[in-house]
Amino acid sequence: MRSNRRQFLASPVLAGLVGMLPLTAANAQAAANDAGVLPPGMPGVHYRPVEVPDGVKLPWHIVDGVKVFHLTAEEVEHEFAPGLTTRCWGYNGRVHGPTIEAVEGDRLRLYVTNRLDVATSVHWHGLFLPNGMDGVAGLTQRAIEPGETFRYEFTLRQHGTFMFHSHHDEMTQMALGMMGMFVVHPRKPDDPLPDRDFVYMIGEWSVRPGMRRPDPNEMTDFNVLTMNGRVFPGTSPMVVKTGDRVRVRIGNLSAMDHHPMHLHGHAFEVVETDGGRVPVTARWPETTVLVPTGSTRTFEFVADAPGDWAFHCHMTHHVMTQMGHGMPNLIGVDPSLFDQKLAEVVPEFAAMGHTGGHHEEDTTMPPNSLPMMGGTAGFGYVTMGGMLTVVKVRDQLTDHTDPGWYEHPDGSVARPATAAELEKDSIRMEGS
Ligand SMILES: [Cu+2]
Repeated sequence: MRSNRRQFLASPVLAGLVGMLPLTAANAQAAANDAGVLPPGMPGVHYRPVEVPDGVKLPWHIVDGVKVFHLTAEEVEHEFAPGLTTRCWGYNGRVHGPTIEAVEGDRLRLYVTNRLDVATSVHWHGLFLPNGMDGVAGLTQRAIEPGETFRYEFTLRQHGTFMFHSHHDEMTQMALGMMGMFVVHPRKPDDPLPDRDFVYMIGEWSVRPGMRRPDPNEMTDFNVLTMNGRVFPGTSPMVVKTGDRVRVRIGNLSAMDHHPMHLHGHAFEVVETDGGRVPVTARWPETTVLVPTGSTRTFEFVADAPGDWAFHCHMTHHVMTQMGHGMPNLIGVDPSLFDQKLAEVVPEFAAMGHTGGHHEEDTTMPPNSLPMMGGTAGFGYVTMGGMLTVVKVRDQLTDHTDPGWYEHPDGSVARPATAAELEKDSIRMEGS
């Protein structure tokens, strides 16, 4: 982590700009406080922009060599997937907030306007910056009162994948959605650029079925698990070409949970955390990476296998939506018309029917709620929802729009075995 910063500060370009000062903490701080340490990094020149599935990036403009951004904290009407919309708190009309994208050496000025009815602040998670820009209300600044606009300014002295979030009444404000991703590209990449570069903020919410406001008091029973604020089947796929080198950046600011994110059909290597780049010699292959809350993990893989590959949290309750943990276990019971009657008075019952997790169109679903399990794909119902998306790898692509479900080569899909096959391979069926 520190080596990156030292390497950067020791770079000939920067050394020239700061007058060949010896590298000390004080000089580093002075360099960081100088406006326009390096010319603003430009997309297509200094970096290849990231992609944010189901999200947006925060616009900026340049004033006197400084990149100027404007975040507005406000109440947001947010749809997790068709059928579930809630009142959240976010930034610039979004949950989660727009992704900030900039370049190492950029000078940034970030205005934060508070349109909430309560005070707030913004912390720039993982970034090296002057202490007074750190955004911890009460500790490094006073809170931003309703109606006020605060000004943060600092120079980016590192590169990597970071985050921003409220640092005032965090339990409430983060539970309601006040967070976003912050990507800083290197001036000179250490590694070959990937062909595709995706960014995800993963998160967890408590939304009781039928309710329209997430519950910030929840400590254990989260029932809406999101990727960029969406749950499957509301998540857009990552659409990539066979042979692409794909980078996926994941930030986790869940209240209480770490998420083991698992990719099917491929292996990847973690190339950086929010603490910095992982040296090539320290990387190892994985298919699942645990993303602890309050951290980021970035991995890369070569998409060498065409198909529709699931990418999801491996905690089974995190690929469910609005499960009713408090309900009696009715699996195997046939309550006949009891479902309908009970659901009328106990909306949460609809989240756990008598066949297990709910997954069909069901008249007992309360309004403004999602079934416990997923949605329809090429072969029928996917019994996962929540923290799930799909990597669609295709040999031929004209653009990056959703190409639909994969058309498998003949003979390459699992299917019912024939009697002749069972006989030939000596598979004996019990009772036959
Ligand atoms: Cu999880």
